[in-house]
Amino acid sequence: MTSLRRFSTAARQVSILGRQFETDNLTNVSESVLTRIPRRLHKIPNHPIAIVKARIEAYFHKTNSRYAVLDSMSPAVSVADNFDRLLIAPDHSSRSPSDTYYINKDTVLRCHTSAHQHEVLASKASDTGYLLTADVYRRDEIDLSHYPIFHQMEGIRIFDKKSLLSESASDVFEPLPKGSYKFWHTMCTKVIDSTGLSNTSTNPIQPAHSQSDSEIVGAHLKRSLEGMVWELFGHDKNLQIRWIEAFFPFTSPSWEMEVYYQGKWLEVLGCGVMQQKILDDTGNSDKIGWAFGLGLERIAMVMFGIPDIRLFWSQDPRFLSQFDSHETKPVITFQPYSKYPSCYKDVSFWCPDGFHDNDMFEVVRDVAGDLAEDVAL
Ligand code: FA5
Ligand code: MG
Repeated sequence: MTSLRRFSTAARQVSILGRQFETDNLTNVSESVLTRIPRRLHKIPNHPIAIVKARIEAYFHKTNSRYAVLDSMSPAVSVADNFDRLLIAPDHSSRSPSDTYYINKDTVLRCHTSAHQHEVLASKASDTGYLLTADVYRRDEIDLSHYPIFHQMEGIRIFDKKSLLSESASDVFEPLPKGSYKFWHTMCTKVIDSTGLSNTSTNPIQPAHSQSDSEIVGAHLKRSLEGMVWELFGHDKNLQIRWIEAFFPFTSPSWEMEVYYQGKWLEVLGCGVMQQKILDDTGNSDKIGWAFGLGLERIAMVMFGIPDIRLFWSQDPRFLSQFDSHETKPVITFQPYSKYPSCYKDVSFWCPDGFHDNDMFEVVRDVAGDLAEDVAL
């Protein structure tokens, strides 16, 4: 463990957005992560993360439901909010310092936007729902679609139990054209357990819910999210998405949505019917609801054809300026550019008899490889 800890033990405090935190032997926030906290890409005008955020908010505001918009919550949250209050088991692997950035034993950098569920629901910021966007932090692998800091949007919709049917039916959704794009539904399937004595399910309806209430909430959730991707991807008839069963301690039943992108299924969000205990614990026992958490980078990569998640952190105008026209141009396709600024080299030399231009070109190719874009006499 000690070798993984990159934070200097000499520093007794870390500062996060102006707040000081004591460190202890669990502290593992790295300097490179700390310096990125103030960037908050979702609040930079014309940044692709901010564009996706705004388009999703606009979509949800077109339905009849009301959603409060939150996007300035501090990334330093209590271990209780990040895990315990979401019913995440004490021995769950996500709590390990190898997965989560600890500021100290009681405080972490939120590893998902669900960390704010308790606070927001208890504050009664909205009695119908909210959309909350934030930077989140995980000690994850780094590759084209994973990065230790990324952005999530959490959506919550709560209904009065008494008027669930009428409330959920009053939402307006643009009709999805039948059969023009592919959806695979894997609904919660009933599985007979191996003893054959009782019915169990891999993705159960909660004992606190009737089957019909849970199904109404689940259907409203899926319909809302299908409409969202349909709108985000410009009614692209070739878009392929699928629902698969999932597990989250804070929802049941739960699903993940995947989008087919560059020959692979890419997971873009997790969602489900909220655990009733979370609503009960926050003074909302008269409510029933759904929740989703989506990765904004993943959506932006598919929407704009951005091939590498690291590009979102670029401060190169060749990246950012490509999104300036997003208000007038609904479909923007990212144009790749070189990672290296262009640089010209003039070379002059005496040549022996019989020297051909190609001999020189070959020397350049041997030395510079693909970095040399063009060699001209
Ligand atoms: C969660 O974080 C849950 N809190 C989501 C949720 C909320 C479920 C509410 C139910 C109810 P997950 O770890 O799967 O789940 O992350 C959600 C999404 O974040 C993923 O689908 C993916 O789009 C994105 N994501 C996850 N890890 C990374 C990463 N390292 N880099 C970029 N995006 C990521
Ligand atoms: Mg997941």
